[in-house]
Amino acid sequence: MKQYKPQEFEKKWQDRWDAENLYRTPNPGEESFDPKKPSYYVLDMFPYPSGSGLHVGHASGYIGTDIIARRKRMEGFNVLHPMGWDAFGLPAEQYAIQTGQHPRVTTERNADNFRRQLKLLGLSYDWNREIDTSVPEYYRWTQWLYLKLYKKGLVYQKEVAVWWCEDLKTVLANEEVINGRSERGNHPCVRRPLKQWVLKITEYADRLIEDIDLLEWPEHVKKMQSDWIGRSEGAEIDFRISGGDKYIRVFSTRPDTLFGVTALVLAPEHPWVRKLTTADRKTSTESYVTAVASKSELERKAETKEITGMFLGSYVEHPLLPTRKVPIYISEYVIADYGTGAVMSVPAHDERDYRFAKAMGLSQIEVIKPENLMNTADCYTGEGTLVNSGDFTGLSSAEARMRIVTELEARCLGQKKVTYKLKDWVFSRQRYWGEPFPLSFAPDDSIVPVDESELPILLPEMTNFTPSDDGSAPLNRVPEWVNHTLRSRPGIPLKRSTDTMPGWAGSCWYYLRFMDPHNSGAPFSKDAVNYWKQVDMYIGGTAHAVMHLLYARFWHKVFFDLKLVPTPEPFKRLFNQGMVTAFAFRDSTGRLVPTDEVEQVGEEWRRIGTEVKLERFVTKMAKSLKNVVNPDDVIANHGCDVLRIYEMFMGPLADDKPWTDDGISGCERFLKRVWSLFHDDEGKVKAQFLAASPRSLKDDSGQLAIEQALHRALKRVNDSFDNLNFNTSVAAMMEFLNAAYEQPASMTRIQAEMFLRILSPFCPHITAELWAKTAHEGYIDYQPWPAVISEFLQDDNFELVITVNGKPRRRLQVRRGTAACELEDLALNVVQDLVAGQTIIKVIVVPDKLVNIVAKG
Ligand code: ANZ
Repeated sequence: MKQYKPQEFEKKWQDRWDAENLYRTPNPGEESFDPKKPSYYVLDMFPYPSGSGLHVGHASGYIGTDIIARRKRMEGFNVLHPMGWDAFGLPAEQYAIQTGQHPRVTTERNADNFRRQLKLLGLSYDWNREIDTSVPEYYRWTQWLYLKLYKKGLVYQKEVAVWWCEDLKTVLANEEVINGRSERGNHPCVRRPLKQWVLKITEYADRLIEDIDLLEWPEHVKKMQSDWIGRSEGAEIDFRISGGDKYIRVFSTRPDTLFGVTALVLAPEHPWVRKLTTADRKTSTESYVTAVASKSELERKAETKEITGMFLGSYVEHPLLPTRKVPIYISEYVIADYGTGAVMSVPAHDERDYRFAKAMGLSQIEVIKPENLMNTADCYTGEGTLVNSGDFTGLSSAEARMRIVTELEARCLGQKKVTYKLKDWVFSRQRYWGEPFPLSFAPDDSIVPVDESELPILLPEMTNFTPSDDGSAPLNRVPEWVNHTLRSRPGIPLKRSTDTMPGWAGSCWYYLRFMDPHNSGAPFSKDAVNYWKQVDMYIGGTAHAVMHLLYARFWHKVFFDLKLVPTPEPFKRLFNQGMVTAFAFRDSTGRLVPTDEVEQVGEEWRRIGTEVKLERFVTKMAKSLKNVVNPDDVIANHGCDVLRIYEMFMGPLADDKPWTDDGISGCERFLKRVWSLFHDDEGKVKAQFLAASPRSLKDDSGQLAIEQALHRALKRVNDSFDNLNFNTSVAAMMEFLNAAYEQPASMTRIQAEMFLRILSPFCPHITAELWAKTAHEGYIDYQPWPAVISEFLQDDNFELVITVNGKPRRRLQVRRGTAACELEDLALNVVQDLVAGQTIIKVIVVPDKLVNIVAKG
């Protein structure tokens, strides 16, 4: 083959890898397992197999992990690099509701398409380990692990005000609702109480914060995790309701400001609101409460808008100054399910309290002075020295915090308290396409855990998946499934829980199942988990920075406590790939125009064949934006290796970067040149790459230059693995190729081998083909990764110092090894102006160092 035609060999290699199970990873105990090899586990966040398939943006992360996996294999690691499907989820169910098509059918079809696409990308997954979270062989173990959580006391039932979406007929998690509308589909949502299964993630809150230190994760993700958990140290303080013996409890992080309290503010949903509202204020209070109920938490917390509130007409007593009456208000800024749902308002030292007091015309009392005693602003939120605070005046904030809490404790009016923003995790959905709960209800409504031996609890077959109008799950309509008995409780009529687990359940432990995917007696064996331990490198988009990672960490910690896993954390190193963005087009009305209906006319963009001018903008790839680039098309046109390096060449893996079709040609040219380097004009592999040519490097400066270029490239490729900026790897290999082309006849077989090895993780097809064509046995995939030899890294150039009569006058970058006569000519040339009119008496050349010119005149 004269020219580079990837279509002629890429498929052949992919089929061969498949047929020969080239990337199969043995587990301990298997025959092909080599105990001397260290383990390395590199994992992609496994996809939900959506109907629209993969676009080049998804592919970039998968290519990145594949490059890592391939290099690690060559470095002698036993590499676990699996793929599977996060297959339960809402879209398949929505589709089923619309079309009557069973989610199982669409999910399988979509997974088939994903698998086909991933194989086209030449990814070296061990497909023997493929998993699907929606099959009974998998979800029986999700149920089994859930029972472990239940038995550990981490599961309870609670009536929760949940987001209900009428259009989707389902409950949504807080995170799935944005500004009171569903994230998916943008439908309106309302709050509605419903009995739910809840997981006690808050019991692990402290450890989930502390162990963040063990992680090699991007700092911003660590911060997002810790902010999400939101640990606050403070105190709970009780305020006695005037004229009674009941108390209202507040949570404050600043008990040192207690003497500055000028109002007590309740969340409008606070259970005391009705009782504390005086008769004359009932109507206005009620309408205020209703108005706030329709607002999302985000709106209520918005910092830019004016805070509203309402005085209830009642008072509490200040706990340390019983004569001071403090008015009770309600306001939107106090959130019902944080702390105690009540706040002591200190306008002089808290921004929101300040804005609230301004809006309500409340007074403020300054109780903290900054250290420098300068005039303070209206609201000073820092630490300082107490003023206007009775016996505590003069103390520092820190000291006062302790002393005031001690005083309150002595009077039984308060105590230290740690609060978290993190709430227990509502873990049930009123949907069909999820894992059934392994929990049943006895006739007296008590919970009966299903015995492990009776797992899995299979989803019953159904044809209509619409939830009932009362919000109960579709499973409620299958009485023969709901009503059952258990072998462990013979004769007792039981009812199943008809909710299913949320989409997160399967992804909480899938990385463990990959370690031992076919185990039918346990979710994973001890041997497997003790060998693979944890994920060494986990790559996925930033979308999962909080929830999936937090939930999986929580389950993993429970498993760790149960001695099911040997490590306290599941994912040692995390890396977020950036987004591949793309151009999209819109007309003057803002309507999107599919990219294939757009043409460029001069500097303008127009709808093909019309005068309609379009605006071009950069945005993420999305089906709705009609700017999705399908890897299948790119591969059909340019080949898989070209796509792989182009995706890496676009920029560091972590960065967002725009896709342009023009950029591909540079990468294609590179691989064409690689191909030509190995072939003569007749399309035959050059003889120099077929026979070992034991020439010494010293004898051939061209060969030495190539060797140096190779090691320089290798060094840069190695370095690029630290931060996954594989763009520099590709650039380094391109530079190498330029160097090789300077004296192509000098390149030896051994050098060709080294180059192919370095290129192979990036472009596994062309390198497999050239490896075979240059008469090599076996697969390049398991050849050792080359080592950098530092002596070849020396810079090719040196700084030539040119002196005139002993004084340094000029400096030049010159290639090492330049002949003495050439150096002399160079030097004389650049000092012409300095020696004009003088006689050159002598020129002394010290090779690779300096030229001294002795002149007289
Ligand atoms: C009085 C005070 C004075 C406060 C001061 C702060 C500064 P984080 O750090 O977020 O935990 N708070 C308590 N419960 C609340 C609720 N349900 N909704 C809205 N705000 C609430 O903040 C805790 C602080 O937020 C608490 O400390 C309380 O205001 C307020 F100079 O109490 B502070």
